[in-house]
Amino acid sequence: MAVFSRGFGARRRESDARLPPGQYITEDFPVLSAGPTPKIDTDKWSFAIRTEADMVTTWTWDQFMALPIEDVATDIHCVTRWSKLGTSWRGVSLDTLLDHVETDADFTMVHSYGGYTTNVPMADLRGGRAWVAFEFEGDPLDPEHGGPARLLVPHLYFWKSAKWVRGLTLMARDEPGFWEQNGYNMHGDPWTEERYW
Ligand SMILES: Nc1nc2c(c(=O)[nH]1)N[C@H]1C(S)=C(S)[C@@H](COP(=O)(O)O)O[C@H]1N2
Ligand SMILES: [Mo]
Repeated sequence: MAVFSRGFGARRRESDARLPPGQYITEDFPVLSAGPTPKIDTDKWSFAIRTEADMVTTWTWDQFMALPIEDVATDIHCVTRWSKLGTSWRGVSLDTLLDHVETDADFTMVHSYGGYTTNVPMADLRGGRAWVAFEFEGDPLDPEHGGPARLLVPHLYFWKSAKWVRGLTLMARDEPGFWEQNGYNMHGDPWTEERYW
């Protein structure tokens, strides 16, 4: 049996409770890119989901903007140990996008303009926990932060949130993406410190 009393625990700052182990809070928004920032015009942009059966569903920017758009308030956590609390975004939920495809796949590879890839299990993209985001703090997403659109999977380390996202490949078996091939974790839960293999 556990006994709780209103002592130091209750006075503990809320921000501490929101900070995963081994992380510190930063107020600025560091830029972390493995290569140069690609320049993508929204009239050339598209987003595609390819299923394990090689069926492809594609959205242009205008088609994408006609989908239901959600406001997202969330904390983000980078494996390099910075966390940023209370960020706000707008985007389209992966639930909405995946509603348009027929699949039994359990894994996905996320693809970016510029060649970056990262693998994310399907379960982590569903259930109102992942978005393709195009606004940050009320403004169009900066190119250096992934504009015109990036994946946002805030319950996983931020390397899973692929900038300049251009689509997903749905896969029956898990495969490592760019950082995962270099030793980063296949899942990346910050609360259990799934940093590396
Ligand atoms: N396309 C692409 N997406 C990427 C990266 C990258 O190098 N290229 N870096 C990842 C890493 S390691 C982190 S921590 C976050 C950083 O996002 P930010 O630059 O907006 O802070 O983007 C992730 N998404
Ligand atoms: Mo990162």
